[in-house]
Amino acid sequence: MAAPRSVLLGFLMALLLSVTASAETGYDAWLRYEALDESVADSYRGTVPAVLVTLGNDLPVISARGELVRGIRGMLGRTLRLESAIPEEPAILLGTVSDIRAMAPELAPDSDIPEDGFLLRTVQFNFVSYTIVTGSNDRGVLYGAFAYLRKIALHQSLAGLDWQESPFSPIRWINHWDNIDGTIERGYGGRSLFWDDERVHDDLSRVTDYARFLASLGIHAVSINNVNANPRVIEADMLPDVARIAEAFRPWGVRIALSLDFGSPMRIGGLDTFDPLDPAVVEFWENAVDEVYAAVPDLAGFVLKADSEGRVGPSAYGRTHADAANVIARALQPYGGTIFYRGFVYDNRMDWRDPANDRARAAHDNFIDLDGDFEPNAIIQIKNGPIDFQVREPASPLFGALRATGEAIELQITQEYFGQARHTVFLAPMWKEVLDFDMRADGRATPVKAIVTGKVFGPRGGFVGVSNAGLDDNWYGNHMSQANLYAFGRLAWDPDLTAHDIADEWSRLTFGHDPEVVRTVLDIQLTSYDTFEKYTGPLGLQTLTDITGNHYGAAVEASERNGWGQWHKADEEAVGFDRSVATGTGFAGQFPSQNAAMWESVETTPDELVLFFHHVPYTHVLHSGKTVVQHLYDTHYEGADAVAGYARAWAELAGRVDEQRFSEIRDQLEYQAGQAEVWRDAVARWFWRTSGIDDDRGRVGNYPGRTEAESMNLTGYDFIEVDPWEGASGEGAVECNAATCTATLEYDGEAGWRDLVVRYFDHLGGTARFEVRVAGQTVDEWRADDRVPTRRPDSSSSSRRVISGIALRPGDEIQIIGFPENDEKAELDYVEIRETAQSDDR
Ligand code: GCW
Repeated sequence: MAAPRSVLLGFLMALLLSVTASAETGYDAWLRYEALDESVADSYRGTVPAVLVTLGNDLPVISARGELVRGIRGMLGRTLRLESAIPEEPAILLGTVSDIRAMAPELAPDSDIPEDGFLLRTVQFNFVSYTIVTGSNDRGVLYGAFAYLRKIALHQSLAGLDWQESPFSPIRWINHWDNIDGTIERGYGGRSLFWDDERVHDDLSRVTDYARFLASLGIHAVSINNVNANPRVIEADMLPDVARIAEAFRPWGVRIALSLDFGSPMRIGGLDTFDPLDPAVVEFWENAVDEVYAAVPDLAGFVLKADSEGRVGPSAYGRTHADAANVIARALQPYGGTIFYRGFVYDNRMDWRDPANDRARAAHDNFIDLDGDFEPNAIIQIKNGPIDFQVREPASPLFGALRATGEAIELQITQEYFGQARHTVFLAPMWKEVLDFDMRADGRATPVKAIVTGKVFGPRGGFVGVSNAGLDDNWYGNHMSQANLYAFGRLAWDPDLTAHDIADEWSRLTFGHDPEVVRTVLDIQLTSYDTFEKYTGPLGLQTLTDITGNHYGAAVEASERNGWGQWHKADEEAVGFDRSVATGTGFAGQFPSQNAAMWESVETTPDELVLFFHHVPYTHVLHSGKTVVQHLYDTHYEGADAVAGYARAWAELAGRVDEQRFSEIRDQLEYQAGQAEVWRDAVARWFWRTSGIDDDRGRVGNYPGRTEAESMNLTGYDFIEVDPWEGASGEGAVECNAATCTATLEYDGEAGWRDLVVRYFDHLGGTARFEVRVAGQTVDEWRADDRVPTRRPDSSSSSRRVISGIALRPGDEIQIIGFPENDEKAELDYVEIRETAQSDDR
């Protein structure tokens, strides 16, 4: 019998609702404005007025109005009434302090608010309660609106509001490393938001949405092209397009900046020189700046990478970095623009045989004598550490060494050396360590956060984050990676927030208030940095990755014997880089005396950086009481176990997080757990073979249940060596050089439920298929269609398929059948048989 129409319709509606309710792509990140539970919503209905009055009509204030309407609608299910006159009933008054003073002096705050700051205050007037959302300028008003909504989203009380905040850091910029062809250098969230094929996208609505996220954190400028800059960005035919990007950001109080190519006077200016002291070059830059400002009158300024990694710079003419920065800085002065000159200057063709050479020294060596030579609108942009965004480095000694020059700290939001957003690594704990690090400049308390914001030595400075968000639905390619942008913005605003506070806020805004969810997300995020350091490069060894290649997988020796200077100097006897003054490169001596003394000696260097500063035998005993080599083994196992724990903990949240984000994060953590095993085995085996010292717990080199592919019964499969060797278990791997190949092993254990772990390689260049048969029965099939940054079998492409709950019997044949495609030869590393966990009731 046919169901009555109404029933059917109702059913369809319910289906539709449940689908939309669960269809969260991550696009809305932390600005979801999810409907509050009825009881919580009720508690706000008395304090949130029905009317919103907006004073002034600057774009950011108009955006603030729209945001308040949107947020209150989403969370409380009510639409604010927009009025232009102040009513005799409770209302939100939104506008700058000066606009409020002009229109309703009795409601205006009596003291000023610092630049970009905001004030939220409940004021009684004529027996009516008004909520003032105001700021020193239009951006401050917008930041106030976001703060007001965040309070509601975090279930904080709005009663008797009197809350004022202003940013700790006067400069809060984002850099994008987007190329104008639409690719992004070190970007993991898809193609560029701005560029495609040397043009700007026609539809820039994604840019405006991105600007909204930035504004919600108080970020006020973004450079829109790679520091490895294409000079085309400032050519006349490009400028109208650039202006459109500026326009897309403008409603949210975000200004744009451009990265420059220092060779532009020659490359696009028709000159035969780019010598910064040549009058024609001076004129070139003046004209270029005039033209850019004609197109983008509120341009924030420029970023310049010169004399670094193949970029041309002032050294070509024997000029200084100050000469280079100043020629552009002076051209910017009439417009109030700023130039960020990157401190990331080093020689990438350094002789590794010379023990005096040390890349860590480079920034300090290059800039220290130039202090005071820079124009006031030139700021030296310094990476957090002296090398390059490694998993652990000390703070750069250049912070605070410059006294008469503006400094900014550059933090990398995009996870280049942190698993490239395929791994979850929450960077706030690491950033906090650098920001809170006390330089002891002049022997007094001088934390990096105070130095870089000009609070110690004066010159204006701030925070710059390399974001590289892209066109993927969730911006970064990993939902959890959004937390890094959130943390960067929150720390630039207030570096005294704890990593815990930030993660807690982010988690609630992003996934809601279910305590189980909050607890799990916090557990994962807050330990993830420590965990990543453990399974990659602990003790200050840095990320032991492919330094000259993809910066992703494990490759311990890749750092050595090349000019890039990321050496860890591990050999058969000892490991670590002697950077002491007495016997090493003297890098430790670049720090103010108290820190220099601490790092000078092995005894006083904390374990976490011991191998960054010292070359010690593997048997050296750490403060922890363990030997160096045992510490390396233990941390790698602890790190891999921790990620396996994340995957299990997340799986418990089924039904508590919307379906798409739940399953995408589940898959991401499962993948990361597999990768952490590869890292564990690669690094631990490398140090085991190199040092010849056994793991005192017997784990390294001993893998119960594992059968190497090369020792299985092979049909069509051939043995291959993997390069570097530690990327594969055993002696190497096998590849299929026929239409289909089979690797077979016979199970000789006891009968029972088992999981089969198949370790294979999934790289670019083809999509191989695999089939697994147990006793002739197909138990799994899959395609190796992942996109990892390598074209060959190695630690980056090493992948794991877990086939759980197989009823194995002694004598069963386990067959892995590979179907290669093009360059992907269905390469196999090993099969591991594990007992199926007890809790698994299949
Ligand atoms: O970390 C390195 C990256 C380069 C980058 C460079 C820099 C934009 O590997 O991709 O180039 O730093 O910061 O300039």
